[in-house]
Amino acid sequence: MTLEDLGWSEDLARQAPERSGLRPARVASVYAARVDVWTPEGPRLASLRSRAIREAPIEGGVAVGDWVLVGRAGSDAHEVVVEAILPRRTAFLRQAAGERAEPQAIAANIDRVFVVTAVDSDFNIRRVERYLVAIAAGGAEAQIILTKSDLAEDVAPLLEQVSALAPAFATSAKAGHGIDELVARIPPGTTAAVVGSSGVGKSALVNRLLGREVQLEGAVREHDGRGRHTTTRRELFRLPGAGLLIDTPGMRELKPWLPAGSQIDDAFEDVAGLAEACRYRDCGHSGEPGCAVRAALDAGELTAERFQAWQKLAREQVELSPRQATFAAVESKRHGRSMSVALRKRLKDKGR
Ligand SMILES: Nc1nc2c(ncn2[C@@H]2O[C@H](COP(=O)(O)OP(=O)(O)OP(=O)(O)O)[C@@H](O)[C@H]2O)c(=O)[nH]1
Ligand SMILES: [Zn+2]
Repeated sequence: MTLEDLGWSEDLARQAPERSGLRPARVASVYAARVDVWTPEGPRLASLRSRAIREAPIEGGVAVGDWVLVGRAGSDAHEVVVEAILPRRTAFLRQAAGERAEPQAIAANIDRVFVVTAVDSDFNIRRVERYLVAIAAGGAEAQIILTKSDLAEDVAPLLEQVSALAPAFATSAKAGHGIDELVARIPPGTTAAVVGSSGVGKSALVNRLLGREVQLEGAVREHDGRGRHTTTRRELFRLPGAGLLIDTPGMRELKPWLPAGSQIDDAFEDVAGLAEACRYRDCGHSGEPGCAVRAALDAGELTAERFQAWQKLAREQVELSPRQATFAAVESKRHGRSMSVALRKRLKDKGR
């Protein structure tokens, strides 16, 4: 396996700091205090240098798909240390569980993210929209997979509905439908991820792609120093003759995290475009004269559900923003401190 097989590119090579003795590797699984990485020499278990975490130019912690620079750890060739984490091209971020407004990175450096949703009673277009917001914010391209097509008499109506949001296609892991189409959408050298609620059939699809019956549960057990054991399933797969695929754990309720500079409107171009045509810049779309959004609603060109989904997501972001600002302040302080430590060290080294 070459670095290119793992998704390495000239762009990444240019961005990687020149540090002698360090080699690029890609994160395949994340545990409490360690990560599995892939290197051209094979998989390695890696510990994380705390300085690498402190100075990481990333949001939401190390994630599957991240590129890192590793060095040898002592005499054991199979143990490595992550010395630096490289900047990301793209990411899929959500709000971490809990009260604090914090991002959690689910996947990194992905070219394309597939929102997976089943055609059974679980189907919910509003949920798909939330995933699309997170994908657009993170800079990857979005597509939609309708799974379990064997359960529907006719997938065409649902397919038409989701196709309005992003390129979409139907699959059945059970019947083996749409699998070749999925592979064709993950060309060699690219990385894709599947995201969606628990039980929509992500793992079944991955198994199909790998041509096997059951996904092997991750066999790695790790001791994080506090007597707690964590078992994680493998999440990064290389598809024969195609690119790489990241399987993500099923999410209960997705709250997208928008990095600075991105906005919900990136995934709601239809509504945002209408809002721009309103007479008043600060139109509340609640009866103001010259409201293009109302006009579209009245004309049936925009559904009330989609309009409300846009409002709800926008409201969530407004509620989040003060807490997000607090988080940003803490972060910049943290970076400022680690930078001054680095600076002090440089000055000290110079003075020697
Ligand atoms: N009828 C039918 N059932 C399927 C299909 N794909 C998956 N299932 C079933 O749906 C259930 C969930 O499938 P998984 O692949 O484990 O779902 P997942 O999205 O990986 O779920 P998490 O691991 O919780 O994220 C299982 O009982 C599967 O047998 C399909 O194409 N057709
Ligand atoms: Zn308006």
